[in-house]
Amino acid sequence: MARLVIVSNRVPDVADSGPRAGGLAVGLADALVPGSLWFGWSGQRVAQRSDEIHTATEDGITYATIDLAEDDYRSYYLGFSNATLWPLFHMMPSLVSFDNAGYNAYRDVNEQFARTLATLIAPDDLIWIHDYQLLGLAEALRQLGVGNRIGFFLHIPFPAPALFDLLPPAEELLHGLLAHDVVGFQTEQDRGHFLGAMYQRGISLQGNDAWHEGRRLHSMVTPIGVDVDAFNRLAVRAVRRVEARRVVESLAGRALMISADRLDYTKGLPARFDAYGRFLSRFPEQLRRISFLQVAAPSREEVDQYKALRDELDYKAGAINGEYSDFDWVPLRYMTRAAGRGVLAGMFRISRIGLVTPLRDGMNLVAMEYIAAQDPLNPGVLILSRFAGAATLLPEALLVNPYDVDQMAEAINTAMLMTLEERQERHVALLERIRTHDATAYCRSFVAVLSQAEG
Ligand code: GDG
Repeated sequence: MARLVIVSNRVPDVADSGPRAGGLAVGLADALVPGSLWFGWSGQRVAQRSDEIHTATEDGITYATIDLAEDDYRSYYLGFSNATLWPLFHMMPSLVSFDNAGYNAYRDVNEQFARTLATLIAPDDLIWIHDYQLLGLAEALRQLGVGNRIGFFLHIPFPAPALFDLLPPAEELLHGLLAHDVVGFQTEQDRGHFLGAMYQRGISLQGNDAWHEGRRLHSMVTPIGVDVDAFNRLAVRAVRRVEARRVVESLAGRALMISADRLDYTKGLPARFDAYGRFLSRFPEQLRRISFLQVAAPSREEVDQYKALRDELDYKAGAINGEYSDFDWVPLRYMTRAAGRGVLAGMFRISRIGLVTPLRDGMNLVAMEYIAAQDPLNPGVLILSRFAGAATLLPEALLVNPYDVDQMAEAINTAMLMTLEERQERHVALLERIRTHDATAYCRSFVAVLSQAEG
């Protein structure tokens, strides 16, 4: 069997056992069988660009990393990747900032990845590149003569063609993608947008394949998923622990509603806080019956928009608690640090409502983890944004428009009033769906298609 080489911007630090917030590391765990290689950035910043490769091995998997130059970290990572592509691909053009220096650094770092990775590759390796930071890597590898089969998976949405067009290097990036054999997307909508952008640029299409200079690029939809049983076990163990018992005690019989996200503007936290405030004002009979816990793991704190988001949320959280708190009741608990994965799983299990309302999201693993963590005899209700990729797979959740504060407030009320029977019915259906679309199915289907590619 060919060796699998995973490439992503960031490679998890094998020496760090602390909480990890981020979907990629979680979803890929299954693809990494002993013998595989995972290549990417170490997370370290150095003064000068350096091609030195560090390697570490754990459980038979080799992790090979390079450091990023401080300037590249600013221009490639914080700049073009996270201040240009991230907001644009999430279809929030007003948050996009662009400059040529950022894009040049992006190309340079993609070339640096190619140069260093090329020294580690054997002829039969299957190369699987992940996400928006590395749109130019395959093309750079081809220029170095790498003829291996190369696949790419986009974890975030692909924007509507008219929005993609706003990007000054749109044409170049799209052409870069043609260097792959297979590109994978989370949803049909993402693939449709991608094929639409190709079509507008005169690339010839045949079904789901694009043809260019005699090469075929196959596109597929393969949604990422979670390891359902592993997450469930984590949740079952966690509720027996003292932290969970303390939370249950502190609730004094009230229903817990939980949200957990990276602190990111795509996750829709301000409107979610507004919806909770609206719920408390429109349904006063529910006052004191609910406690909302928002866990917000800090993320990309050096990007300006993220700082502004934090200030906005501090203000909104203070306003809700100021208005509604009582001597023995705090309506909102808002934590801006990452929780341990086990603790989070336990909180999901003891909560009555999981509130997942991103404005736009490639998939959203929290929604799936919430389902996986539930007790089937007394399951909680998932409220989910229509604009998360996960909504295409989970129609039995209460689907909401994350811009519609009143609709979200009503959904919270519906979830509070839902009978045990209805909660169980919805849960059975949702559990079945996350089992069909789990992490194993995701990895296997992508790797199977990539292995069949003509190369
Ligand atoms: C990208 C796409 C796509 C969250 N807070 C804490 C914590 N988390 C964990 C969750 C989950 C992961 O981080 C987040 O994954 P998501 O999928 O929800 O979101 P992104 O990080 O934006 O991921 C997304 C994903 O890639 C995979 O393709 O689904 O659409 O944006 O596992 O549980 N983990 C811990 N503490 C926290 O406070 N330990």
